[in-house]
Amino acid sequence: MTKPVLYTFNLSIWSACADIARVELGLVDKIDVMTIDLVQAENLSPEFIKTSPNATLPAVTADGKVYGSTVEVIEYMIKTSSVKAAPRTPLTDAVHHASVDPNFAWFATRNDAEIAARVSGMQKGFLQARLPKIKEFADLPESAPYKALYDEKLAGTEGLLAIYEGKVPEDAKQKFFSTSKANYESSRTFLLETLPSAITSGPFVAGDVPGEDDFHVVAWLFHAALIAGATHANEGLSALEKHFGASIPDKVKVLYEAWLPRESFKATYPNDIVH
Ligand SMILES: N[C@@H](CCC(=O)N[C@@H](CS)C(=O)NCC(=O)O)C(=O)O
Repeated sequence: MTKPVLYTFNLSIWSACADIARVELGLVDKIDVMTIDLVQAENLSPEFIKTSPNATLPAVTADGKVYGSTVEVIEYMIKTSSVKAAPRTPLTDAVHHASVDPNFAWFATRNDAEIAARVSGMQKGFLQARLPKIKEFADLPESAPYKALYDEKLAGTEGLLAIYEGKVPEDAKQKFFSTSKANYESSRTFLLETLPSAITSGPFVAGDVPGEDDFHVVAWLFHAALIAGATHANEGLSALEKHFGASIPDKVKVLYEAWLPRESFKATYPNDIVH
């Protein structure tokens, strides 16, 4: 029988949830890993779309089935594992809600200074690297059934590049700023209110050991630290305080620090570099 395969990428936020859960749940020898390079847009190759129609990471294939979202992947891992993990609560839905989308937050800009930061940062280069690859995949004859997906991805990538390159009308730029501000405000509320209210005894949301919610929240938290300006995990809490202009609640600080010594964290964030 072939082993289940986890499709993942070391810079992908939501992949980090699955990478951490695979270690925490003792599944390293039970689930193989295959890298899908998002910089090269490999998730949009027709082969990968055929494998996992959502065309996103993480995904797991096992016993002829595909688990194509983070929630499905983690749920599958917990069912497969002999390690107990407390079941998820509405916090998992909250951290996956579009209003706090961490992938959007990475591209978001609330003003011209942030556009300049995205242009000199990794964001513009990431989009420029992906664009020709998406076009290449879109042009393959076997990609024809997925035209709508390619059109959406091309429009999204070209749209962001146009904003970064000052090629959109002023009102379109202002609209992007508003959407970006809304993401910032919702993320702030999630970090300062929603998350601490969901943590009961701590240090983890689920208590002494990570539960299902924790596997989802962890990647959002360390990615938020990156967006706030941290490179290494130990700079994250102060970066978050500065970015959001508020003290981080103690329960969140304890949760954040509880992850740092864990093997799962060290394997997913080598040298404590956040992503
Ligand atoms: N809600 C989805 C989001 C997954 C997602 O957007 N994953 C990102 C990586 S963190 C991805 O695959 N992006 C590639 C793309 O959208 O083309 C989930 O949780 O599975």
